[in-house]
Amino acid sequence: WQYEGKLLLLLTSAHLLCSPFSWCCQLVECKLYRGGPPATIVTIDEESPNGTILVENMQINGRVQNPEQTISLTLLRNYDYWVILDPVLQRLYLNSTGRVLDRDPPNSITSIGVDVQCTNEKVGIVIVHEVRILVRDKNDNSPQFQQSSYYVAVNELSPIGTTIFTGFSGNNGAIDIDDGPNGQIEYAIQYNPNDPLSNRTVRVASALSGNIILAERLNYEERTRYFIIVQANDRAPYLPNQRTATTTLTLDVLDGDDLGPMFLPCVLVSNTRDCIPVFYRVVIPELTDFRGCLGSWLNGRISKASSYHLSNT
Ligand SMILES: [Ca+2]
Ligand SMILES: [Ca+2]
Ligand SMILES: [Ca+2]
Ligand SMILES: [Ca+2]
Repeated sequence: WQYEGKLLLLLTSAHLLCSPFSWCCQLVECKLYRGGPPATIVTIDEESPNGTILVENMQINGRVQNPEQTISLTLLRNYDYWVILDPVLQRLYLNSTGRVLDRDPPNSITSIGVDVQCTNEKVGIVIVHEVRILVRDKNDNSPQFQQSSYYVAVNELSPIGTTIFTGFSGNNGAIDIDDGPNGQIEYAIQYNPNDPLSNRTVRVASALSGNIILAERLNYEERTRYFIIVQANDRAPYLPNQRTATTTLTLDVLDGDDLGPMFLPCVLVSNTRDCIPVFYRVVIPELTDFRGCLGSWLNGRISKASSYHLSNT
């Protein structure tokens, strides 16, 4: 390395001093005067505007203009013409006239590769400099639910903690086409102003799966339907950049056999399943004729007028 270092020093200092026609000058032309890796690697945001500078200066030794032109620069491997080269400034620009550099599907442009070919006009030697432009994802897409609404029916006897909904699994929930965290989905239950109790009735068991469990007991005799708003948000690292979508999960309560037989009509005690029976009163006159129908059933046990309450027992 000592040898190479000295040679480089010699060449570099030679370049500063030499005339374009000298031998030493012809050796350094077209080479990079910067250190670091041989390829030029830069990163830009997707959907950057047309004309965005990709590489400020290629840092290639030489001069492309007369007088004293020593090199010429051309762009190779420039598929789809995403890049424009300004040889004088050795600058690369994005060319996205009439289109968008979209990193997301269906275009999915994640990188652009071009070569800057430098021809040493004095000795005819050609050096190719590779340029790699990495396209960085922006969070420019919101999650999208695959259905406009979702539905589930749950028996009122299901205990708290029962998983009642797994309908977001297998790509049936929300999908976000961005890359990495920008495209990862988390689910949450939102407060529904039109159905204020709905968000208390259930909760999300796991934000990533969106599986929903029962948080409160259902009561068919009290309420048969809930409208639950489910939110999907992506996981963009910077919170204000996060994007969301919502859908409605309709929960129908199915009747379970949770009541004993009862006399009807009866009056339900508010917020319970208890039923106050309606009292029937029957007045039985003093019985003297034991040959009658009722009389034979009572079989002589009642001899005086009385009243009886009939209840569900
Ligand atoms: Ca995009
Ligand atoms: Ca997104
Ligand atoms: Ca994106
Ligand atoms: Ca019931």
